[in-house]
Amino acid sequence: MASSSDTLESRLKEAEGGDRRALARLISAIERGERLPGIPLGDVEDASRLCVGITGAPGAGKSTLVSALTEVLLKSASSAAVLAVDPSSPISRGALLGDRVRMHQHATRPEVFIRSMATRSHHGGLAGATQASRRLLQHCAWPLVIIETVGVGQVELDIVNTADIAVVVLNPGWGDEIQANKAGLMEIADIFVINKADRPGLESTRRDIDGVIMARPESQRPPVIETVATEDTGIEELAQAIAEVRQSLAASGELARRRYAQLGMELSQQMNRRFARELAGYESSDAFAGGIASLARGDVNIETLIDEMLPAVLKFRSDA
Ligand SMILES: Nc1nc2c(ncn2[C@@H]2O[C@H](COP(=O)(O)OP(=O)(O)O)[C@@H](O)[C@H]2O)c(=O)[nH]1
Ligand SMILES: [Mg+2]
Repeated sequence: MASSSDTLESRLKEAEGGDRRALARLISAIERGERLPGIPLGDVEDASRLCVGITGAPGAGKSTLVSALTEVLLKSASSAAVLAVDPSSPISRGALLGDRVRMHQHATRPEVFIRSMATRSHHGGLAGATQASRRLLQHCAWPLVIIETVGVGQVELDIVNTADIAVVVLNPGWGDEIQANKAGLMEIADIFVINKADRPGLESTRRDIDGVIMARPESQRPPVIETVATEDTGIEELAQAIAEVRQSLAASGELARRRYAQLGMELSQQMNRRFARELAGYESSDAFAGGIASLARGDVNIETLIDEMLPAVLKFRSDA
């Protein structure tokens, strides 16, 4: 569909010029798995852009925290974009709506861009769509991107890995969760936040976190910040911790290494997505039907057939 790609091309120009509607539509196109015009990948060393991932269980206070943090970051940053990803509530829009309401104070401000990622029907993966959206935002002059995601499974871990810095949000009284080290969250944290520090159980949660991180060399122990997001308590400290972690990641070369890894993941996901599209086209070909028939006759085993078909699938241009 040439017209669609022309539209995307002109949308990209508009988005580059600061048109938020065009930007929002491009993110929708990413979600639909459309083939976007080339967006420059960006220098892995570029210190002017930053993506912070905020993750934790549902109800931990991530949205409240993101809202408060955005406010503080905007004291030194000229703009901030927020991508809210919540795959744990694919049907009920309640959570996302709640987030929107909570972030409403930002919604009409020109220096803030907020977007909930649709969590269904992603061709090529939610993490890939989030990453592509993040890259689009940064390309369109939103250098600071905050991604909120629920830390429950591999997809969510992948999403967090599209960020430069991972902030893991816990709550007082969560000793068991920490012990169980749910989904590897404890390993990926660059910063721990104990939000709802106004609730009982703070000390023991801190001890539990310390128990996990003390096993690491001192230079690799993430800071632990206590916050009460609803009262803006500890948010300045969190912003400060983010700035320090960013500096040390950049100085050690780890930031560039992570961005290399992000590019690798993006390449792999895009390739997957492209392949799925080519395959979908090939499935309606005579050759595919012929393959099924020879399988049915027992003329060929499935692995051999796949070896034979693969080059044809890759040559088959479903969107040509
Ligand atoms: N007591 C207390 N409640 C909080 C705090 N932060 C958030 N909440 C409340 O916790 C609930 C869930 O917050 P939300 O930001 O939606 O959590 P999310 O699901 O992680 O995004 C809301 O009712 C918030 O008002 C906090 O620091 N202390
Ligand atoms: Mg939320």
